[in-house]
Amino acid sequence: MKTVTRSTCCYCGVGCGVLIEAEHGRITGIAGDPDHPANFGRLCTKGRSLPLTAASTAGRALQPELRATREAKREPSDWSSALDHVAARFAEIVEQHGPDSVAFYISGQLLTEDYYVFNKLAKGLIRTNNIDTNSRLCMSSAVTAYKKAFGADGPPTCYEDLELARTVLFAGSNMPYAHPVLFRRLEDAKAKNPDIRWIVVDPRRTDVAALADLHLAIQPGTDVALFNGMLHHLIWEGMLERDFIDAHTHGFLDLKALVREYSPRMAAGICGIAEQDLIRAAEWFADSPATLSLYCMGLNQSSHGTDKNLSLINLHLATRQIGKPGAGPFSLTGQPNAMGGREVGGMATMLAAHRDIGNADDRAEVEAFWGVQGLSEKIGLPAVDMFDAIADGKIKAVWIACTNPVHSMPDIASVRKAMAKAEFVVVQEAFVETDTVPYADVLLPATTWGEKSGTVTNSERRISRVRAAVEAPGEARADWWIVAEVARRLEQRLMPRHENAHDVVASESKLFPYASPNEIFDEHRALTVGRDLDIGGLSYAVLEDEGPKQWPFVAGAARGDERRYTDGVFATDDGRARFHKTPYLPVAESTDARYPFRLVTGRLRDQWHGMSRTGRADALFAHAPEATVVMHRGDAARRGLADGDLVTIASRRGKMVLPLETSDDLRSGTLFAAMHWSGQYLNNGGVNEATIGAVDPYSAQPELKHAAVRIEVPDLPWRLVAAKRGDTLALRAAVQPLLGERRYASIRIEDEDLLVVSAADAIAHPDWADRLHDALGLPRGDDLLEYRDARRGREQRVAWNGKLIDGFLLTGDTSGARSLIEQIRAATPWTGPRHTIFLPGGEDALRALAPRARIVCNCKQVTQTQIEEAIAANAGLDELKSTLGCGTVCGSCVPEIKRLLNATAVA
Ligand SMILES: Nc1nc2c(c(=O)[nH]1)N[C@H]1C(S)=C(S)[C@@H](COP(=O)(O)OP(=O)(O)OC[C@H]3O[C@@H](n4cnc5c(=O)[nH]c(N)nc54)[C@H](O)[C@@H]3O)O[C@H]1N2
Ligand SMILES: Nc1nc2c(c(=O)[nH]1)N[C@H]1C(S)=C(S)[C@@H](COP(=O)(O)OP(=O)(O)OC[C@H]3O[C@@H](n4cnc5c(=O)[nH]c(N)nc54)[C@H](O)[C@@H]3O)O[C@H]1N2
Ligand code: SF4
Ligand SMILES: [Mo]
Repeated sequence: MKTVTRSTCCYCGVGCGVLIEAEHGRITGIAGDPDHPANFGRLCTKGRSLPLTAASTAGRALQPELRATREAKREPSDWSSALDHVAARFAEIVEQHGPDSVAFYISGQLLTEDYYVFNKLAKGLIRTNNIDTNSRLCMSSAVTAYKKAFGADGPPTCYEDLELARTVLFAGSNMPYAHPVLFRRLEDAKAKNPDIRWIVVDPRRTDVAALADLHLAIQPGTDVALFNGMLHHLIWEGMLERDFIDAHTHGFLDLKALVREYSPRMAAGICGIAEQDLIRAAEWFADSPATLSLYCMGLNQSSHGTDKNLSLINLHLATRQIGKPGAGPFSLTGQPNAMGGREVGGMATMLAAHRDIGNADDRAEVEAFWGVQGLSEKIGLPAVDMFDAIADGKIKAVWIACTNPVHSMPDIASVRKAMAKAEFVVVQEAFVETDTVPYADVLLPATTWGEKSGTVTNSERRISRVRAAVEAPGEARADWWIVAEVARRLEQRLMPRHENAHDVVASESKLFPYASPNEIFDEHRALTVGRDLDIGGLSYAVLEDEGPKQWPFVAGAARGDERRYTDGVFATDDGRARFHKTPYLPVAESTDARYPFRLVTGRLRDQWHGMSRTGRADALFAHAPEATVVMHRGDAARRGLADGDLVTIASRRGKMVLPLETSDDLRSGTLFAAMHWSGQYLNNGGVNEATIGAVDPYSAQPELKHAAVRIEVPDLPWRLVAAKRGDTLALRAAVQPLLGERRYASIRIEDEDLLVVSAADAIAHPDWADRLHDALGLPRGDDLLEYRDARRGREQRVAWNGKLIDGFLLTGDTSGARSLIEQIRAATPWTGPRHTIFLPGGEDALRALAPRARIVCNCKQVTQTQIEEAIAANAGLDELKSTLGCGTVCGSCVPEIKRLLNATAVA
C-alpha cells in the first residue's frame, strides 16, 4: 500500500515541507508540500534526492555496539546492555570526578524534542552545563548579536520579507547553494520588479555575486570595516532616521565617535574595494523603502563574528530598516533545527526557553519547573574548549549525537587527540561511515529522516512537524528515546528512589516520564510561557490542524508573529535596542611570507556537510565530483600550476594534498576549499586539517573560514587511477580503509554506479595497487587484461564484462584514465579483440570519446557544454529551458545558467 506522509526536509534551515511517498516500508518518492509556507511545493536538488539517500540500509547503524576496553573492537550488543553500560559509565565518572567531568556534544539537526531531553539530562539531572552543539560552529555569533542588540535571540523578519524587500544585501551568504528555495523566491521577486537591488558582500564571485547589481569582493574578514564605513558615510550625508534613533535606541553617540575614523576611503582600503562601491552600497541600503540583509557563515564563522553581526545591525537600526515589511537583519539558519536548539536552550551558555545560566531567577524557574535543585551556575564549555578539555583529561566522557566533530570542528588533529584521550566516548549516529564513529566505545544506532517524529523550527521562527513515513530499520531508535532511556537509569542511580529496581519504567520516572515526542513538546511549550518565544498556544494538535506556525504563538492566538519589534519596542529591559561599538580587527591568523594565502571554506550546491547522507546518492556528485582546492588563475599561472596539478595546502596545524582548480572567481591571495570532503573520501580529514580553533570572544564561534596557509608542490611521481562500475556505497566502504596509507588518495563518483580512485605517492606501491584491485573487486584471470612495462614503471589493467569495460587500474602513466572512464560511462561494446585496447589504434578509439562536461542541471542531467552550445546559438533562458529542459524542475541550476548567459553576453 502506498502512503504519503507530510513532513519536513532534513537539510537546510529553509525548512521546506515535503510529502514522503512510501510503499512496503520503503521510501519511494518525494514532493514539495504545496501548502507549506516555506516552499509552496518547491524543493532543491538535495531535497529532491532524499529518497535516493534512503534507498538502502547499507552503511546504516542498525544495532548497538560496544567495546569492553579502548583497545578492543566494538561488538554488537542489545539495547538493554548498551543503555545500562552508558548509564553506568556516566554515573561512575560523575560520582568520581564531579558533573563537569562529562560532556555532551549534540546538533542543530536533532529535533526539538531530542534536544530538550538531552538538555534536561545534562543540566537538570547531571547538573553540568557542558552541553554544546555544532550550532556553536554555525549560529552562535548571530545569537549573541541578536541578544546584545535587541535583548533576545531570533530574527525580527520572515520569509515574506524576501518578496517585499527593495534592497537586498547578501553578506557572507551563498544562497543559491545554501538556501536554494529561498533564493527562488528572491529571483521571482526580482523578475517581477527589476528595480530591486542586490548587493553581495563575499570575497568570492559566487553565483549570487555574479547576478548582483553590486558585488563587494572584500578581503576575507573585513566586513566590520565595510559596515562601519557605510555608517560613516550615512552619518556624514545625514541619511539616518534620527527620530527612531532617539526614541528607540541607546548608544548611538559612542558608536558615532567610533565610526568617525572609518571614512569610506579608509574602510574601502581595508576591504580592498573601490570607495565608490562602498558609498553606493551605503546609499542603496539607506534610501530604499525596505532593506533586507541576509547573512550567514561569512559573518558568523569569524573570530569577530559577533561584531560583524552587530556592525550590520547598527546599520539597520540607524536607518530604521527594521520592524517593517521587507526590512531587517535576517540571519539565515544553516541546519534544519538550529533555531529549535536555541529555543530549548541546548547549549553551554543558555538555559531552556531563552533563559540565562548566569541569571539566578532564570535558574530558579527552571529548577521549580523540572523539580530539581542546584542547577549549575557555571557556564559550560563551548565546543572548541570542550574538546580541549577532553584532550587535557578534565572531561573524561563525552556523548556525541547527530554531528561528526572529527570532520567538522576546526583543527581536527586536535579533536582526534581529544577523542583518543577520552576515557569514554558515546556516538549516537544513523550512519556508520563517518570520521567520528571509529572513536566510539558505544555506538547507539539512531533513526533518521523519514523514520522519526517531532518538530523543527526554521529560519523564520516557524515550527513544523517532522513525521515518520517508514519503520525504523534494524534496532535503530529515536534520539529522544535513547536519551530518555539512559536518563531514567541515571536518575535512579543519581537520585535513587526505587530500591533494587533495575529497569525504571517511563511512568515511574519523575524527570523523564515521556512515552512520545508529543509529551516532550508539551513540557517544552510550558517552559516558554511568558518568555519572548512564548508558544503557549501551540500544540501538536494545532500543528496538525492548521499547519506550521511561527513563534511567538501565545495561548489564544490565531497566528504567530510574522515580524518582531514592529512597534519599535525591543526585548531589552527598557525596550530600547542597543547600538554597539564595533572596531574593526583583523582575522585571527595573519598571512605572512611563510603562509601567504587565505583559505576560505564553504559549501557546494549538492552536498551536505560530511556527506553521510548526500554521499549516498551518486547523482549528487555530478555537479562537483571530487575534492579540489580553488586558486585564482593568475596566482596559479605565476607558480606554473595548472588545473589538476596536485598541491599541498599547509597551515601551522596540518596539511592535505588536493588537485588544483583554477578560477577567476577568487581574489588573488585567497584559496577556496569545500568543507564536505572527509576521511571517507580522502587520505586526510579534509579542509579542517588546516583550519584554526581561534574563537570569537563573545560567541565562542570558531573562525572556520580564514586560516593562513601556503601552497607547496609535493614530489609525488607515482600515480594511480582506478575505477569500477558497481554499487558505489559498497565500493567506497571497501576502498576507504586503504586511503590513509598514501600521500594522496581520493575517491570520486563519476557517474551513476561508477567510482574512481586517484592516488599519488613518492615511490611506487605495487602491493597497495594489488590490495586496491581486490578492494574494488576487479577480476583476476580471464576477465582481466593486463599490460606491464616494467622498464617504464607502467601498468595497465582492464576489467571486462563481456564486451564492456567494467573497471581498470593504471599506474605509472595514467593519462589514459579519462578515456577509459568515458568508455565505461558510454557503455558501448568494444568490437575488436580485447587486447587491441592497448594498441595505438585502440587508445585512439578511446581518446575519440569526448570527456563528459560537468552536469549543471541535476534534474534533467544537462551539461555545461550543452548549455554553452545552445547559448552560442543565441538561446536565451526561456529557450534553454524549453529545448534542453534545464532549470525546469527544481531550479537549483538557474543561477548558474543565468551566469553562463551573462558571461557570453559580456564576451
Ligand atoms: N548545499 C548545502 N546547503 C547548506 C549546507 C550544506 O552543507 N550544503 N549547510 C547548511 C548550513 S549548516 C549552513 S550554516 C549554511 C551556510 O550557508 P552559507 O553561509 O551561505 O555558506 P558557506 O558556503 O559556508 O559560506 C557563505 C559564503 O561566505 C563567504 N565568505 C567567506 N569569508 C567571508 C568574509 O570574511 N566575509 C564575507 N562577507 N563572506 C565571506 C564564502 O566565500 C561563501 O561564499 O548552509 C546550509 N545549507
Ligand atoms: N571548514 C569548515 N568547517 C565547518 C563549516 C565550514 O563552513 N567550514 N561549517 C560548520 C557548520 S556551519 C556546521 S553546521 C557544521 C556541521 O558539521 P556536522 O554537524 O559534523 O555535520 P553533519 O555531517 O551534518 O553531521 C551530522 C551527523 O548526524 C548524523 N545523523 C543524521 N541524522 C541523524 C539522526 O536523526 N540522529 C542522529 N543521532 N544522527 C543523525 C549524520 O549521519 C551525520 O554524521 O560544520 C562546521 N564545520
Ligand atoms: S532548500 Fe533544499 S535543502 Fe533546504 S529545506 Fe528546502 S529542499 Fe531541503
Ligand atoms: Mo551550519
